[in-house]
Amino acid sequence: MGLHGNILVVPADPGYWPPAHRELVLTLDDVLIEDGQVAPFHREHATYSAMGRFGNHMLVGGEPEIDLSAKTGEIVRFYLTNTANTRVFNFAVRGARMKLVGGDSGRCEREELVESVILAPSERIVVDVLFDTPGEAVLEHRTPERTYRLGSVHVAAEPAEPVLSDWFERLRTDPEMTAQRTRIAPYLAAEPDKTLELTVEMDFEAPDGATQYVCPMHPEVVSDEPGKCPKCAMKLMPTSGTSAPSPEHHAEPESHEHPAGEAHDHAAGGIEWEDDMVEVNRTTTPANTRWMLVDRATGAVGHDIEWRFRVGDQVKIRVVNEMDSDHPMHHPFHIHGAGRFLVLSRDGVVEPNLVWTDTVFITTGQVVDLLLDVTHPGRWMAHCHIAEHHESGMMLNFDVEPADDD
Ligand SMILES: [Cu+2]
Repeated sequence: MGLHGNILVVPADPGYWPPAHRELVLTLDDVLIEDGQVAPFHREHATYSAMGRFGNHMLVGGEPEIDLSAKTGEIVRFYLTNTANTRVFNFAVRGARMKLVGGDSGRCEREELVESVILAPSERIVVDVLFDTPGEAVLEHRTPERTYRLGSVHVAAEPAEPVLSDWFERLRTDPEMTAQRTRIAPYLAAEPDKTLELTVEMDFEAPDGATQYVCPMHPEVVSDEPGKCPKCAMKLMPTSGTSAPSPEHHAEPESHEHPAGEAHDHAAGGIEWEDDMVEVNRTTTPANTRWMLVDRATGAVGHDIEWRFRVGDQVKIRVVNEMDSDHPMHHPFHIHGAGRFLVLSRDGVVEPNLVWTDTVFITTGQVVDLLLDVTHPGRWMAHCHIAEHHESGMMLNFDVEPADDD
């Protein structure tokens, strides 16, 4: 409902970030509007448990469309935070150049020029944008299927002072993260200390006389037997054979229409960019959709997991986003303030650009190894940051004891 804001922590070292003319803190969000109002939330339980609640209007800094202005040659540092329930953003600026400089908690190991940056819910990204061309630049959210316009930047011909464009071309390397890469090397091949599986069980109520099973995401997939969709591995849903769910796209009303029956893929690259099963998603609650974090060593689920760490521990956690689940999809996995972590690898590929983080975006079917640097005693929580997922079970608690001799 919008009750959130950013806190910007300024570095003590004035040279920590490269020089920029200006800094801008922006949230990326969406909101579901129905009949001219924010669509109601259920008082007793979450709805849209399956995929999370997608909005049908994009919001940047809380606004439907923002208008900014800049001078030619101006470098604006954007601090971006995804505050949506479930929507993943792929942020780009058409008509300008962009450089990735930081993530959740500080600098990236290497600055790099990028076309766009992907942010899952709760993730932060820091990019420097050079407005090198007078005219209009456009803030965009680009999915494989369509581009949303988020705002515009009027770039005046007047040159920005001082001239900083040489700095933009310089791609710096962070000595702290370079040292971290050396430090974490022995952990790459080590066995994980903990292995956590992300999965879900769904119970669809069969209507009287159910005779057919269909995929809520791919209505063309129809079977006489219970089973899984060959396209997305989702559990097929029983229907009476005459009331198959019709695909509806309220999450994308602005211009995009699919011709009836056209096969389309809203889940390119293991990311669910849109709600492709709105009618089914709306009816899913914690009662029929149980998202789970499973400790593979003990079989414990969610709040029954009992992890204990000590300040100073380096904990290698393997997170397996299980494909053999009733609705495989992506999850932004977040660990509360017990510490900070580095992503070691994804599907066995060593992370190419390290950054301290507290949330890792795990695409459908992906296996991510991370190394948690435990720094703070107390009782802490880890969870999927899709609001409806953690509300439907996707969370666990763990305890951190103070370091010896404290
Ligand atoms: Cu999730």
